Amino acid sequence: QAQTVSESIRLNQIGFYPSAPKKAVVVGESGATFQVATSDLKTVVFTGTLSAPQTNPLSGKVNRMANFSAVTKPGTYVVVVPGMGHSYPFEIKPNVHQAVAAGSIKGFYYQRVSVDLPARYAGKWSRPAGHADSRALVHASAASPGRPENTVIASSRGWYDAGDYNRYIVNSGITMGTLLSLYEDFPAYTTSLKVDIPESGNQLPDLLDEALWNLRWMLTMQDPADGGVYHKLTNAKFDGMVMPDKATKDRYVVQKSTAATLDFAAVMAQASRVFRRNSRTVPGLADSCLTAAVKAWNWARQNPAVLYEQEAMNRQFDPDVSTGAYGDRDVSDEWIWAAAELYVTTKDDAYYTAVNLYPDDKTPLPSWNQVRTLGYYTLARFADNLTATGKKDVPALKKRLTLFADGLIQGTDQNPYGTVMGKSARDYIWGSSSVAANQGIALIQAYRLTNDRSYLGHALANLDFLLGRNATGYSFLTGFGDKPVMHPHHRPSVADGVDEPVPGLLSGGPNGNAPKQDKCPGYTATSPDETFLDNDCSYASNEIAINWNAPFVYLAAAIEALQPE
Ligand code: 9MR
Repeated sequence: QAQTVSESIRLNQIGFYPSAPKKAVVVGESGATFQVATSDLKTVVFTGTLSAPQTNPLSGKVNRMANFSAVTKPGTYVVVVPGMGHSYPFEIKPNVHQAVAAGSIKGFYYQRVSVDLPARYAGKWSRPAGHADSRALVHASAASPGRPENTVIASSRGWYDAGDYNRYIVNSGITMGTLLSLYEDFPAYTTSLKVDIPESGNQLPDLLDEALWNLRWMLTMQDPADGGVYHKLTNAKFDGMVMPDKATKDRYVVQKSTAATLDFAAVMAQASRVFRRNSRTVPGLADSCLTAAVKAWNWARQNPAVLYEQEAMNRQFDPDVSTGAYGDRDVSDEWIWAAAELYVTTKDDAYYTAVNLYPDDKTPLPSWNQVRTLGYYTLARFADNLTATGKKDVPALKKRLTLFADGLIQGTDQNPYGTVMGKSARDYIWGSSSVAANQGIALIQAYRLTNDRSYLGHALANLDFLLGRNATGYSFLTGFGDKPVMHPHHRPSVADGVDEPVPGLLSGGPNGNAPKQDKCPGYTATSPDETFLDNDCSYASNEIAINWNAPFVYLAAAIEALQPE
């Protein structure tokens, strides 16, 4: 019997809950039975039959499934396929994902702008502060009577968006919405979750302390004169692969946009609710957030579709800006999200009726350019506290969200990985890991509405996907698992001289178009589910980003919160 690790046995490299489903995928046709053994391989605790071979429609490869849900005793084990080898060791225990939940929140700490990360909190990834951003310049595209071109404004704090050092309101929007929703959906669990950040000793949950770092930055991005919100705070061009404190080029706030302003309004309205509940620790903050939200909304009413079109902007204004655009061409969903959050916070029907909240039957999976469903989640969360105007739509809303989840689950049996993620090749886009995580959130929302635990099983399967049960064999969360990504496109991880990347960051994941997009040499895969390169030049498959980390945090924490053990 082979005593070596086989990369063909794919499973959640962290582990499993005692009473939850447990599956490993075995790539290839050989083998008929499998075992679960203690990690020293001395004791076989379970023998099972591999499922019939199933062809992966994306790659044409054949997989078999090893189902070992019957193993419930806590311990450290491996899956053994005789003649093939064994899996990486994994644990069966209660709270098995607590460390990844806390670790992925800590990932945000490592992205903090304008502050030293001391060794006490950052360990070997300790680094000096980057980007004080106390003297950002108003770009010509953002000039206004009160703030002419090159006016200096302070715009400190926040999180670096991704592997680059810029900050984008649109992407901060969905990120904050996701993290604040985690708090609203699971207040007790998130309050108990300890992350070890400098603010951990205060009265706020660590999750909210971390979110506050970015909220304070977002507040600086609103022009106090008119309520409009700058699209981003950015260099003109991307930096080289240097540490943040070595990246000292001029920084600009650029053109106000409707997408940024509405995302900001939504976040501030939600933050107002969240910090109202914690107002003894942060007095006044809830009111400031609500004031900012209303001002932003009013700007958007005057400017209902000011798009951010970077090329057009560059034709008109200098210097040219070539960093991430987050250039959403349709802001109807941003209107829905902002209206929903403002309505729920204020209970003022005027927000509810200002926008057609249910223009069609669609429930789009949330992403940075499609935030409609975040508004639906919020309306469902507060279904019992709405005014009559909103309440009348609640039955249809609940039906919509459960039908959406049912649609996600449909056909999962035909996916040889047994996950909602990857049922369709279309899931493998830039940032596909966030597709998996957001599908998981949608399933958890359906569970919250129905108490049907089968939704949770599918959400958990997508977490298994992200932590190793996928066609690449990687755990996509840095620092977690036996085969985690090691070379993400992330400037500090490249430049800091530490072998291991900064931990707790979610890689973008397989992306069928990545070879064309980043032209990083070395792609060999011929199917989208395998098109992934653990190389720092692969920014289209292996960058990290806050809007991917946030749904991972949500998924891992929600699953922890909902385990019976
Ligand atoms: O996540 C974004 C993805 O949906 C887009 O296809 C891609 C190209 O426009 O940009 C991604 O966002 C990047 C942003 O523009 C700049 N910071 C890094 C982000 C993640 O790659």
